[in-house]
Amino acid sequence: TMFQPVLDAGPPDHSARRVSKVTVVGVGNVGMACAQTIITQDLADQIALVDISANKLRGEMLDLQHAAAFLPRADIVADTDYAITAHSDICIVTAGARQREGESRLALVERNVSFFKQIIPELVKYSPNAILLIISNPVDALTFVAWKLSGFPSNRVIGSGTNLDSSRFRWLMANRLQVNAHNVHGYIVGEHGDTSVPLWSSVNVGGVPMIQFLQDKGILVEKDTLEELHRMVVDGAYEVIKLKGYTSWAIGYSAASLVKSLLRDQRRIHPVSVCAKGFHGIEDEVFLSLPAELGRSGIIGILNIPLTEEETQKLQASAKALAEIQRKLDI
Ligand code: 6V0
Repeated sequence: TMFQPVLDAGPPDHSARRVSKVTVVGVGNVGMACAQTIITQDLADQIALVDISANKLRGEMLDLQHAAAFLPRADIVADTDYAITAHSDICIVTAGARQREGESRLALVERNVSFFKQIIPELVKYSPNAILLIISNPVDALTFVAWKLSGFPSNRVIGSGTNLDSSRFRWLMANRLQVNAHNVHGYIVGEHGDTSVPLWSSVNVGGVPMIQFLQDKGILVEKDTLEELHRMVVDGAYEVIKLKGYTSWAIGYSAASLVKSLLRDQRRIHPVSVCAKGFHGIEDEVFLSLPAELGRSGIIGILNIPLTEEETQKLQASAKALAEIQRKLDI
């Protein structure tokens, strides 16, 4: 053999080290953007890819493996059989139909629920202690579905939610102010998409509360301008889908950022889809995005962010719309 063990060490035990393992279900545009972002950022030792298309799976696996000389080392495995996902720390679900041009996320829901009935029990069977990270749309309803189907505690079932919307929002603001998006803090909460709620009252730039700052300077903050900015966030996904057919890079980076916070116990706060019952007067067991602290155990806690009366009302309306959809689901 090429290598010999030293003295009395015996053959190398490759299983000795605790490996971190991430499964990605669905190797379409989004699944592959997630997988490749996770690999380039060296976030997992093992990546398991699952899909219903065996050829596509093998093609994607080989294509990634061929980059081994340029990437951090990671075992990449792929199969239609969920046995390869065993002992995953995080299972990301991106499988399913995607929005067609002009189709609302909510119109997708029934189609994707039937896929989840096949996928979630398999993931649970092989990785009963995993954290589920749901990306398939409509993400809030499907995170609820995954929670119900898995029987997992709600701290281990997370939807990517408005983590992406909030990045779009921060980028738009940063672009206007010609500042780094990392220095623009602000959350979009509620439903991922159409009824999402921008929390203007807590937007700050480099720690300076923005609305207060503008008002103190006597600069009129037009409601229309704020609504226009939020509209651009909501329309952002539709615009990209119209232009290139799907969205992939931003959601891939959004997912990798969540994986990093979870696996590495980063305790960062992300707006993600969580069971919102009991927060901001929400009474339903509804999943929507709120700023949550993420660590190795999943959701550690929800940030008690102060909302204005108007923001609370909008969030509750978002919750009502989502609860209505959840009620109609056959699970
Ligand atoms: P895609 O490119 O069509 O890929 C979907 C993949 O899922 C395909 O490879 C299918 O073969 C596979 N698939 C279908 N059914 C199953 C099944 N039962 N089990 C395993 N695999 C299956 O779609 P794309 O990757 O563009 O989008 C995937 C999902 O992500 C869609 O629901 C999108 O709407 C959603 N997105 C969610 C975002 C978010 O922010 N939450 C952002 C972008 C897209």
